[in-house]
Amino acid sequence: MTAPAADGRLYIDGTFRDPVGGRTGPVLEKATGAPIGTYGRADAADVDLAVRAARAAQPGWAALGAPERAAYLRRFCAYLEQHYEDLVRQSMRETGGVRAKAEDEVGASIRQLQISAVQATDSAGDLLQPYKAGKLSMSRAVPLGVLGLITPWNYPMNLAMRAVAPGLAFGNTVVLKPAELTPIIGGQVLAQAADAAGLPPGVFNVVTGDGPDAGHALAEHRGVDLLDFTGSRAVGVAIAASAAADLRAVRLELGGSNAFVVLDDADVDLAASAAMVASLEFQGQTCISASRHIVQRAVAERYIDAVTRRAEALTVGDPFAAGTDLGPLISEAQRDRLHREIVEPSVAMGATVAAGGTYDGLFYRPTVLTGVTADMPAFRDEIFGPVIPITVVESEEDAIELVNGYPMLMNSVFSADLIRGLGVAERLQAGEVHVNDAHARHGAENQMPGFTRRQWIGLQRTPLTLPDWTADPAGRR
Ligand code: TXE
Repeated sequence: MTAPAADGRLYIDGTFRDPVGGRTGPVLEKATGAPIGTYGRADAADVDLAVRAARAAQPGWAALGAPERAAYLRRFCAYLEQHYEDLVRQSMRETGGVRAKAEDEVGASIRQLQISAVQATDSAGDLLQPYKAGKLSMSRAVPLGVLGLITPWNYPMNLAMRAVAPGLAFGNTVVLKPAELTPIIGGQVLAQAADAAGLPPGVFNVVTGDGPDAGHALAEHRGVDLLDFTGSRAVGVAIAASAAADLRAVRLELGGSNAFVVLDDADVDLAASAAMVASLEFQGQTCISASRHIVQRAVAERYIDAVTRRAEALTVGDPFAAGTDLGPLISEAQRDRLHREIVEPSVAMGATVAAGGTYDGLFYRPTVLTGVTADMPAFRDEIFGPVIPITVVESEEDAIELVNGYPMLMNSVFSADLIRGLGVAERLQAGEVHVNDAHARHGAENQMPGFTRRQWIGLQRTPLTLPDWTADPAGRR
């Protein structure tokens, strides 16, 4: 790729420029620790410039016809397609994911742009049933204005694109603050793509930087119409509290403790294989990763054995090496949180390590914990690492009761009886439940038109009857 991608410059108002304060930081390859670039450390002054540029550009961008906006998105997409192989490798280096994960990430970003380009021209509004005689009602999609995006490091490119693409498609402008651990694949290359696509200045801005500086400044900026945050619960709660104080709009996607339920009639081998994907794909660092496995006693021994054998056979290493199943964790902080705050305390409380439980640098062995009970961190907290905590229950009813009551995004249920699986799924309190499937394999693209508000328009066709006092005094009796 050409120069700007890794040189520490921000992208504001159509220009690559150094941060006002001149501060930069290194970008590291996760498997080797080698420096692979620089990111600019934006502060409040840079964020303010970016938001102002986005505000200034928004009316003109919204005034363009949808087909013109869609054409820009297709050019943005063409850049990603042209540089596909470079981007996949960049993602592998920066996130530590294996090739399949990086291909998912870049592929989903490309599909997202394609979908949003079509939706831009597709969902302009509706003609509605009249609610009053003689009236014609319609709605049209109106952009929200300036979107502020704060994104995480696990799927940096497509978690940005799922908001950037529909946001731009519907006439919003964007300020993106990618995670400091993955600023190139999550931000700088997108700036390059936008620049190559010729997006008008200010329509798409990238302010790389650290959470407490650039992130905080964007989250607090009054010029942002919707702040979209994906990340930790702690930061999400702080952003929501501050936004609530002056009624700013925020959209949050945080973590949860997703459950993987294995009922006593389940195909144990299928469930154990699915468990590898659900809990270990990308080292378990996905918001929809299965975080606790709840298994009925009748199949528990076979399930633990099947999961343990699979986990022990996995190869952990450099994502670029042939045969690697799991790469490194994203950072020492994440490794320490996993080991010291989840695995060690759970073992101290009585859990047993059936596989793994050790690490070398950022390379954490796939770990199976058995005898996990509801009071342990391995059950309660979001794992966000390659650990499978297993809790045994007697009945289906016990399983349902134990799953519910925690924040969750997505659950799985395994049963040979689909009707039974469906019945359990209906009773689990998660936004999404899969029966006999690992976790979402439906594609990560955002197919919701999103990022608009509805504007209602009423056209009165028949004469309007109004009270007398509203009439012209000259005409009153
Ligand atoms: O997240 P942070 P971290 C969960 C997961 C993980 C934990 C910690 O459980 O173990 O979060 O990850 C920006 N104001 N998820 O520490 O810090 C930051 O720069 C404004 C789940 O990496 O929340 C980055 O861009 N912004 C999640 C983004 O927030 C701030 C994916 C996320 O970083 C900020 C990632 C502040 N004060 C972690 N502080 C998912 N749902 O997939 C940080 N940021």
